[in-house]
Amino acid sequence: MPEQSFVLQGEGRDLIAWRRRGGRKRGVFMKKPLVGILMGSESDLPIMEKAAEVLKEMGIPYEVEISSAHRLPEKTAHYAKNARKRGIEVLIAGAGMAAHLAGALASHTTLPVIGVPIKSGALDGADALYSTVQMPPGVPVATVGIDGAKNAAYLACEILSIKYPEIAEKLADLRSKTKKSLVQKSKAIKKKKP
Ligand code: C2R
Repeated sequence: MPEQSFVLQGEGRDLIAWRRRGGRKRGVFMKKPLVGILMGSESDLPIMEKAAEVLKEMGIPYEVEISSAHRLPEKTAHYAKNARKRGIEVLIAGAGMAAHLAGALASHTTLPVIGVPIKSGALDGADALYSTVQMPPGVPVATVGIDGAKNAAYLACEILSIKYPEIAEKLADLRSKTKKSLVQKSKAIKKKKP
């Protein structure tokens, strides 16, 4: 089992493993974020905070930053170049209009980058979708649907679950809860015959 195998959020710190020392079980805590959530503008926050909510629910430490390939190009490059060294394992980048943030991050790192095209401007997100998804071979951006911040976070969890079995378990639990709840809803609708 990998050393950082248990990712849970505590009060301001994250429990990453249990160790036995002198017969006593002790928690090992970690503050380092595993996921970086970036957005091109504060105006993207109402969508991007949905990714943060999912990660919080899953107990995965994350950080949130505003960065922009257009308006903050140096910061964007610096962030991407240093993310792996800092312990970040997945990047989520949301941007609207001529969305180059995810692609610019991907150009400076080989960490997985998940792009969230944000619905904004005259083209309602179609522009952001195309510019995020159409990356040249060798520099991929895993692109979710327009405003798909939740799915970006779930995809990040799935990527992390390869290394952290507890995340895999949480994802499986979530799927079975969703299944059960839909079956219940279906029974209720069948009874009601709308
Ligand atoms: P403002 O609301 O700040 O004017 O931004 C942002 O993500 C936002 O959706 C309007 C839109 O511009 C986007 N933006 C990008 C990038 N930086 C900002 N697409 C980028 O680097 O790709």
